[in-house]
Amino acid sequence: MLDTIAEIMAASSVVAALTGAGISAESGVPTFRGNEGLWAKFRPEDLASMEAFLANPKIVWEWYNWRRELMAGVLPNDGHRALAACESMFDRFTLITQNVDGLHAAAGSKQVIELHGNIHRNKCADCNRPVDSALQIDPRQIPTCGHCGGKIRPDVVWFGEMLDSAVTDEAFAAAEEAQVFLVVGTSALVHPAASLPLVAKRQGAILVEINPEDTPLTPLANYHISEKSGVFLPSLLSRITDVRATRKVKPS
Ligand code: BJW
Ligand code: ZN
Repeated sequence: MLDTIAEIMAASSVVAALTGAGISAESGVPTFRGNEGLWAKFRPEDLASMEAFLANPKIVWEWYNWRRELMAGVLPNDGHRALAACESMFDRFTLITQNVDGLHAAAGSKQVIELHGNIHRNKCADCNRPVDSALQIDPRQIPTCGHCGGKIRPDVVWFGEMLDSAVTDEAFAAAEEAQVFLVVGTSALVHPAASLPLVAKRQGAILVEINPEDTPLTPLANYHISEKSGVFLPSLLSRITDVRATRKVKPS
């Protein structure tokens, strides 16, 4: 399957990728779902929603402080690096991530569409203005916005919240135009992100899913690679490079 996908991608100029928590798992960032996932220990609606923040901002901030500390100590892996290298391998390569950890940028990706925000930024919970405050927030004394007095919260997208429309427009446009759409390390359960591969497929893209587990997307994918992204993506890239090099020297 590696050879077939490499052949297809070597001949493609417009490629997009959607990543999820699985791509950062090999860096040591816990995923959300599954036995080892964050939601095995915490209920999503108790931590990742405005209702939770209004009801108990202290617990929500303790959780984000813990995750920020964890993420500050991790490094991008070969999967992130392979996707960063894709930027120079195709005429157009769009990287869309649901992750808030910033590891794609750390790996060298210059343009990343962050659908669910970035955990390393803060904003005002009331007026939404970005706020330049310390990353470790005292949960007993949450700082407030200088403009409206609202509580400071992490600049991420919680359940029930709208995603930034400019960001989603860009992501859906890339999905519509892609010849190949890679879906990497996501359970493909959370919308609207999970709709992107469906839109891409409907518009004619070849869907390639890289995930050791099956997801609701698996039956629709043209290729499902049951491997870790940090292992498969670098091999895929080197095979694409080989295919292109061979084509150049072959008589036409
Ligand atoms: C590996 C690996 C390795 C492991 N290599 N792979 C349509 C239908 C149904 C519901 C909805 C709908 N539209 C909207 C909704 C509601 C809701 C939703 O989708 N709910 C579903 C869960 C049912 N969506 C929303 O609320 C969104 N807002 C919205 O739509 O606004 C409009 C609206 C408003 C009000 C009402 C209705 C509509 C917002 C969603 C925000 C999600 N936020 C979170 C938290 C972000 C902040 C934070 O991090 O703290 O985003 S939730 C969490 O899930 C996080 C993730 O980005 C997201 C996706 O998770 P992901 O990345 O897929 O991780 P996992 O853990 O699920 O999967 C990891 C995968 O990796 C697994 O498959 C492993 O096998 C694999 N893996 N190791 C490759 N080495
Ligand atoms: Zn404010």
